[in-house]
Amino acid sequence: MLGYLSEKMQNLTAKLSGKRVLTEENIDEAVRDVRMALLEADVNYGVAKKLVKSLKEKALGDAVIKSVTPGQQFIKVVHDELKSLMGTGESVLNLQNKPSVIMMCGLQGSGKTTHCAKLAQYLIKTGKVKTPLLAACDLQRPAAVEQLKILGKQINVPVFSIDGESNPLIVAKAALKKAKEENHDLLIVDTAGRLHIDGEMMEQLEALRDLVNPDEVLFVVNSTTGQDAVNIAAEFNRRIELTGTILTMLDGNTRGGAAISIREVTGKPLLFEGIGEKIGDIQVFNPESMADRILGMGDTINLVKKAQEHITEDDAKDLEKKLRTATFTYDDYLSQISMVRKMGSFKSLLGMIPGIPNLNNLNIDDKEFLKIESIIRSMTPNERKCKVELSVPRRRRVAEGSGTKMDDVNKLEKLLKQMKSFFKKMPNLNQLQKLMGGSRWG
Ligand SMILES: Nc1nc2c(ncn2[C@@H]2O[C@H](COP(=O)(O)OP(=O)(O)OP(=O)(O)O)[C@@H](O)[C@H]2O)c(=O)[nH]1
Ligand SMILES: [Mg+2]
Repeated sequence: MLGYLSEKMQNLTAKLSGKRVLTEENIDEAVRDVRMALLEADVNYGVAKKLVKSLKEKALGDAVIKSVTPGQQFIKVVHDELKSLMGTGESVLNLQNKPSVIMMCGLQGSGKTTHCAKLAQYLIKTGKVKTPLLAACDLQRPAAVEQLKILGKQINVPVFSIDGESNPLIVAKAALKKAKEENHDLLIVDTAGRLHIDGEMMEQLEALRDLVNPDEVLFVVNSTTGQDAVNIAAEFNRRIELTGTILTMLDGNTRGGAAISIREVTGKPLLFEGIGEKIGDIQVFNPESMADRILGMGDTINLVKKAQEHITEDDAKDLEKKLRTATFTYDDYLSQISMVRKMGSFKSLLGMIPGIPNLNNLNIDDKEFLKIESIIRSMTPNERKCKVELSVPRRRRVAEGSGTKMDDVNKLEKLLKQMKSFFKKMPNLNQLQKLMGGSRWG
């Protein structure tokens, strides 16, 4: 399953946990481990080598973030490198022509025929095309034409075939003619696969390509293929010049190596993912989401991302001290609100840190922030600093001034008390760092 790399990376964070900073020496070992893990996850040797090289450069050059551990930061670098190997974002099919032509190719059983139908339905559903036509040009396998016809019926898309014909070029030519005559906006051509790369298959594909002049030549590949996937992809690309890849069987037992390697080797985008046997089991390939799934450790990566975006250790230390010594005031609360807002949900951020109890009963609702802000702004400086007791008349004045109710002011006072007692019980930052699997930055 995807996520194989995740386990390996957990060990890595542990190894890096005692380090104060990432140095050439201490990341050498980590980088070696990553390389091994990549190869075990079926990443192509050349690709793994390249990835590891840039990993080292990035890890060393990366600015030190104070609020996360070196291990966590390193994992984030690995994640970003994986992501950039797999693409720059979601790619789109070239469907300008009327009709556009997509030719499917790939080895036997890779999912070509199934994905003709999946793709047609997906493109209709997303409004990219209206009237696709499927062409049954796999005349190698006896049941292939019937298989496509059945799929076409399921999605209500016509399938062109010629009974008794054994030459796929004749079928393809007639299908293209029909597509033009009947104003279909897309023709998807299914082709025959072989067990291995095979001269006859390639020649047939070349001839088909020359005949239908496709806008897209999509390589359909079983993502559980392992190291071989790259050689197969490279050979298809060399012979018939692919325009993109569909990775199939991602619901199966794959370690993700094909996904990581194929784009790098072919230079062509990964376009779609097949994630099951049903016709709806197709989705657009997204490099970020794929890196998340391959590497796992989403929590660590999100934590580092958020830390990179918004929090400095100084902020955190300052806040921690105030909370712990219970000197946290309305003023402090107010100044934290903007930081907390920037971080997104306060609860979701704290929720990512292991060891933090469930915060639901703390009743910190993001939507409440605005109200809280206006209440605090209606207080006098001494009230905000908690130097005077919030007596009933004071509460009434604050409520009136902020356009809220007495009850809201009471709630805020209770919330501040709850927060103080909650944070007093919370493990301190050092303990937290240990829980998170590492020491803090020096
Ligand atoms: N689990 C899973 N099964 C899939 C997926 N895509 C296709 N399949 C199944 O894999 C089998 C082979 O798919 P086909 O579409 O017939 O493959 P093909 O490339 O056309 O095979 P040939 O025509 O023999 O070359 C079928 O049983 C499909 O239902 C997928 O993404 N996940
Ligand atoms: Mg087929």
